[in-house]
Amino acid sequence: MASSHRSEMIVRQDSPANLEFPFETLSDRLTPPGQFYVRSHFPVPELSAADWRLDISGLTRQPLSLTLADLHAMVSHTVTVTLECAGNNRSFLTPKVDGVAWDLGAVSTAEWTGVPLSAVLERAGLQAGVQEVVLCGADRGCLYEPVKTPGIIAYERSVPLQKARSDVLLAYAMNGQPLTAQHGFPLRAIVPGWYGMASVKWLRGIHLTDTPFQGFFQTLDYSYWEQSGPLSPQMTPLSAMQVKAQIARPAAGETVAAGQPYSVTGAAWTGEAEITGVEVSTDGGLTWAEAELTDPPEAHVWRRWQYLWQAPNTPGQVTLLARATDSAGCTQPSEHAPGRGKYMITFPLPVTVLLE
Ligand SMILES: Nc1nc2c(c(=O)[nH]1)N[C@H]1C(S)=C(S)[C@@H](COP(=O)(O)O)O[C@H]1N2
Ligand SMILES: [Mo]
Repeated sequence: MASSHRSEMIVRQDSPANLEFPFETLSDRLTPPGQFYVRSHFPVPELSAADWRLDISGLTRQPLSLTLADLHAMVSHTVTVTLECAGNNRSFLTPKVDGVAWDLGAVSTAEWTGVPLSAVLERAGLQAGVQEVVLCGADRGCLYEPVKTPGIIAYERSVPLQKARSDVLLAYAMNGQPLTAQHGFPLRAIVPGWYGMASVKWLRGIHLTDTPFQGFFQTLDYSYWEQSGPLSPQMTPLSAMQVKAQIARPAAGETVAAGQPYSVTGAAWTGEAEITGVEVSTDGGLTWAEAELTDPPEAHVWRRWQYLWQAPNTPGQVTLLARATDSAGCTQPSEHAPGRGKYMITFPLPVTVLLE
């Protein structure tokens, strides 16, 4: 990533680079090149396109090893997908929790080009009983917080076979350009509608198994306590994104002219459904008004929205909130459920501005 771009990003961590898109600059549907957020657990692995291989192993009919040229020779697909880190908005949690303190910008949208995972699975052939597809990254290392890894581990994460076959993309290009090093060169997974942790970067292997994958980033990290049924909550890997709206403008702390119209703008997204509505409150959540969705609905892509606010004449502080609803009838909870821990932070986020 060019340093001129990087300076426009909010640096949450230098090394490995964890960079946030300055969400208050949201204007285009696609996040500008070089401003797509970056979330990495280990240093970027050095991979050369010439030596790189994608190995498909486990319960295949035949083991397969593909070069980048092999993948380029297959039928390509291009999709627009919004990725959000499951820890986005973590800075809004009180008391403070472990992990990168993301504000609003661990979410971005790009156009991804590559080969459907289903086509690669078809080429390898599946043995009976495959349940999960493990996506293996080439990056590795040791982590100490919040829990210590069992020695050096790689970034690995699985998706159920059904999801793997439906719409997972093995992407080699982002917005028409080869993937940059930080976004997973030469190949990454894009798992539409799921939190970003499933979209494994720097892919080196695909492993087919008949048992649930129990790796570090599947169980100890990127999991939450799900309450379903009569038993106590169970630790469950994070998967689909939950419905959310965020306000881009005004930004928190902005001064807004009293008595003037102000165009409140933002974006809203969800997992496996479509955004059907966004409401805005300009009185701290007492009353809500319908915002206008300015993008057409498209699966797995955020919809920008706007709301024309007549700012009151009285100077002072005002708190704005936004909340979205999707076609599955889901909306945002008013509070953060404890079982979600440091992930899936989807209560409406307060944006307090000064009327002057
Ligand atoms: N190999 C590898 N893949 C990875 C990660 C990683 O650290 N290593 N981070 C994951 C997480 S948590 C997120 S949110 C997304 C971020 O993708 P981006 O950096 O392209 O925005 O990549 C995912 N894929
Ligand atoms: Mo993430």
